[in-house]
Amino acid sequence: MIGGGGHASVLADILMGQGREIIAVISPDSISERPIFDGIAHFQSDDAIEKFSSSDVKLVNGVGFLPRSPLRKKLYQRYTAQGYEFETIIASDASISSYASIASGAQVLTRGIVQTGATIGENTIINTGALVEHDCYIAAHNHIAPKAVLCGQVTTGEGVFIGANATILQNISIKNDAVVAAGATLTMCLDKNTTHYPIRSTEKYT
Ligand code: JB3
Repeated sequence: MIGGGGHASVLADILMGQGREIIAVISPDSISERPIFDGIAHFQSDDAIEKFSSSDVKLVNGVGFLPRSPLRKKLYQRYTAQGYEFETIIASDASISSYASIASGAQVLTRGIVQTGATIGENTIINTGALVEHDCYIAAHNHIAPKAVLCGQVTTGEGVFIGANATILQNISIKNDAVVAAGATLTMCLDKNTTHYPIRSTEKYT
């Protein structure tokens, strides 16, 4: 498990619930305040990963993704380039259509929903209770935060962050590294590297 914070603890809960064993946590910060990691070996330097051969272990990307933080993607690309494989994690109570496709290293958490025809890119997080409707194309290294709603045929580029409880209307395309803030409703396409904020009720929507 790379990372030992909030996101990693949620993933550990899912994996342990599925009877999987986590042999080590790699994080510079202490994990002692998180009982879920009790009894698991802890290494503070990423160099420790190379102690484990890529043919013997799978990695879990337990570092979350907040707007404009490159760390999660960087770690993923560094270790896949060294031949390591990242585990694809699907919570037992997530609802994934058998006509949807989930790429390697993607993570669909508790009560996440991915409908028919949808595609989820590698290393992307579909967080707790998020809904990805039919025929959406969600690229790699995205974070669809808790309870976000993506209506049908939404497409995203790489590195997109969609905040908690945001709503994206159907057929909207969101370009690379764009951010939709928590609680916002997006009704038109969003350019790369731009941020869309919720409309304050007093503001006139132009
Ligand atoms: O909003 C939700 C539901 N989850 C958030 C998630 C998506 O993103 C969560 O609330 C946090 O905002 C964030 O989760 P994350 O990344 O677990 O954040 P935090 O709890 O701050 O933990 C970061 C972990 O990454 C810590 O254990 C750090 O030690 C570790 N870390 C930081 N840099 C690193 C590195 N670990 C490794 N292996 N290498 C690093 O370079």
